[in-house]
Amino acid sequence: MEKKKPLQADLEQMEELQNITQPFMQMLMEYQCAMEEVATKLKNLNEEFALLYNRNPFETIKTRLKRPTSILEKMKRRGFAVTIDNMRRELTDIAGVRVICSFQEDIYTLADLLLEQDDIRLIQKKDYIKNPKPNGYRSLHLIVEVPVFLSSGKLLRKVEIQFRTIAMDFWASLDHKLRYKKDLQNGEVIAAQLKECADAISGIDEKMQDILIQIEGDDEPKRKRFSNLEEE
Ligand code: 0O2
Repeated sequence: MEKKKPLQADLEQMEELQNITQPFMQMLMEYQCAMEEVATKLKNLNEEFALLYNRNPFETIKTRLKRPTSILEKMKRRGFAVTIDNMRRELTDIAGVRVICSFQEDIYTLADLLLEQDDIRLIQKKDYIKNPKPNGYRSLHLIVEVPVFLSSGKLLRKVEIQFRTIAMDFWASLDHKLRYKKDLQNGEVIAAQLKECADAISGIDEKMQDILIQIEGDDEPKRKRFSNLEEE
């Protein structure tokens, strides 16, 4: 007997998706393409930046497609009927890209350069670095729409991009454990400790940025030139 791929086996177990398995897989494929498109654009900027400044603006880039169970859970939690149209319209995080930078300033440089590209449309921007969440969470979130070219023509699909520093990412992964841990007796104490760490991390990120400027000099004119390369 032919062995089923894990995603297909997963889908077939979910009653709500049984009638729309094929369109659902088509939808995931479209988001996968959109996500790869955004990741490629960011990787290209990373290559160019490395050539100009001899350092990489990001250390790591990760992509993830939301799991079918998480898609279903979110649709139900928000009270939407489980249809492909509703998923496309209501969910902005089916495709996710996470970019981990060493320095805060690189986050903004990369985000600006990406948004300057004429095939990228900004749908939403949440700056949790300038306006951290009460628990201390810091990251820059963008939701962008990007074209995907398939045999049927051009489609526009949304991708959520999270930019954060290495230190913010370290913090967020521990905080993530807390978010999903139920029945913790000392949850409030842990949350307060995490908040303290988030503030300390923010101070360290700023100090590291200052030190970099002292070492390399404030090369703002150079950066401006980088973002205006086409006009030069
Ligand atoms: P998971 O498990 O990481 O996927 P949305 O649900 O995205 O439509 P929301 O919550 O207003 O609406 O969006 P926001 O604030 O942009 O957050 C989206 C994602 O950012 C979350 O996805 C997390 O990945 C991350 N995030 C936001 N706040 C926190 C936080 O306080 N701590 C940590 N560790 N991550 C955070 P999910 O789907 O909620 O979670």
